[in-house]
Amino acid sequence: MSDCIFCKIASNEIPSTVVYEDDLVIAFDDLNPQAPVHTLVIPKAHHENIIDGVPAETLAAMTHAVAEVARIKGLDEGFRVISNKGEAAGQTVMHFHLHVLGGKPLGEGLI
Ligand code: IU
Repeated sequence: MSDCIFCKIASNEIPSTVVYEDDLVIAFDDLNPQAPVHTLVIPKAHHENIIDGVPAETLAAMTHAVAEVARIKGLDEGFRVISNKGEAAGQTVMHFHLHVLGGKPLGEGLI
């Protein structure tokens, strides 16, 4: 999508701090980190959210990318993965993304 900022990051039109990349996905550090490690994993193809027809192959690639982010960032103690769907859930960028958060104790709550 031409006006989507994450599409522009995926195509390197807008620079980002890339942590991991393959044919289907790219992972980059969040510009406004909420934890010592806060990396976003996105599909290169535009899907609005987690239930917007994301192919199984892409979902598998995103899970693999999460594992790579955890390995590269040394998140041996654990990490949290969050995906907001819709404005009511706090989604501000309408291109599907997984937040990978870690590097400090995150507590037991979901939010
Ligand atoms: P959300 O789940 O849609 O609220 O998450 C969007 C995230 O994208 C949020 O954490 C922003 O800090 C982050 N982000 C970014 O890393 N780079 C950008 O250019 C923009 C948003 I716009």
